[in-house]
Amino acid sequence: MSQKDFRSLHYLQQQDPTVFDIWKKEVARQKYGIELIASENYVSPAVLEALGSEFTNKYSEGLPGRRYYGGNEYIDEVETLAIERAKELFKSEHVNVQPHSGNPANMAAYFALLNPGDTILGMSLAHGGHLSHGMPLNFSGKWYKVIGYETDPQTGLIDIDQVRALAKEHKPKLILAGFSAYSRSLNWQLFREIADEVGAYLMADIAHIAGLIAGNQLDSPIPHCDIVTTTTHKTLRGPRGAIIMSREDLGMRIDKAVFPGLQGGPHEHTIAAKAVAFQEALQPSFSIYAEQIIKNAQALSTALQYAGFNIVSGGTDNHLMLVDLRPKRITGDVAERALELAGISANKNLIPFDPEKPIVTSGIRLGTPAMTTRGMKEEEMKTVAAFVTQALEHHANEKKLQEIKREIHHFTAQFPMFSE
Ligand code: DSN
Repeated sequence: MSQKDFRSLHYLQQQDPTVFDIWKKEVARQKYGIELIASENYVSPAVLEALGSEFTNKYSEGLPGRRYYGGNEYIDEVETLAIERAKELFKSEHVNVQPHSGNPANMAAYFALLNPGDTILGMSLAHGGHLSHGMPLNFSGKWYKVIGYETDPQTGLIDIDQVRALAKEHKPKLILAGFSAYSRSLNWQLFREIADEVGAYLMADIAHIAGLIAGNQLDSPIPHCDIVTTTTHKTLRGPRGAIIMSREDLGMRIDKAVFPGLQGGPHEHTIAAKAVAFQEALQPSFSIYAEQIIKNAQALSTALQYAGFNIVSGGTDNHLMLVDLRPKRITGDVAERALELAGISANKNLIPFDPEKPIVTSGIRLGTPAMTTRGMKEEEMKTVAAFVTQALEHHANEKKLQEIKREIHHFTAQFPMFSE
């Protein structure tokens, strides 16, 4: 690694070489590895600079124009800018840009609409849902009665008839559409119809696909939903954080749920970085990026199928795929470790009806947002699939995995990180 591999963090290097050296190792890991974690990405230099700015010094409980501390003139300006840009990007009537991350965003949405003990109908975690959609150990599973809908064992697609039947049986106050490990498009209109049939609120969690919606590649749930939450750091390629979008008439309830409901001072450096990322996503080039993410995911999925892997539901409409490893007689935990040793980041993941425990799993989840940011296209996805295949074939051979890692180092060196 040479000096040109790193941004200048002059003061950090001088004052705290220990942290600086750890940072260098992490940058090298990101630069010379293949990043296939579906929820990760590389932010732009402008987003990084906003994150590292003096906005972090300020307390600003409240909302623009209504704060509990003085000195918020410019904080108000930057937060209002983030709100206006998010509204324009997603065509939402109301946006709160303060949630620190996805879990708190969903918690605030539930606080705004539900009482403890109310019923939520959401996608089962074991079928691709999310912790905050009702996992028993998460606040959502502890405070609410959660009913999980599943995928069809034959098709791997959400069983919408089951969603309707469960909605009629349990009369949820909230129906939740959204996922963290599902590779197909959702029919928001159908979810709306079911919600209307049982008098439920409809909420979408678009954390994974927000960038694909912002880039006009997938349908937006905004016209159909009461509330839509998203993180800002996945396909949307912004800083680690979240936002909540809603109809205007629910706005005040959302705002109060975020503060004073469950958060204190907003992270205004992150909000500034969200504003920067929204502006980036409003550019025509972002649609091209979003389109390429999907093309790459489809190319990777096809190449893995040629190599004998089973992709749940047979392919992907978005940025991710779930690989069922059972035909290869390897579990998700072993696969994740082998890939890591070879310089490929991915995560083990339950597949629908998984016979293994969540700490083992029969699958891995792969996604293309990060490698697409680095400029890779369909042709490179064939190479990536070959690396994944080799690493999994040689999962017990550390020497071979080290060789693959060296090859990956040369391969990834051709694709600069966004921040260079
Ligand atoms: N941890 C995120 C993911 O990887 O999908 C969701 O919160």
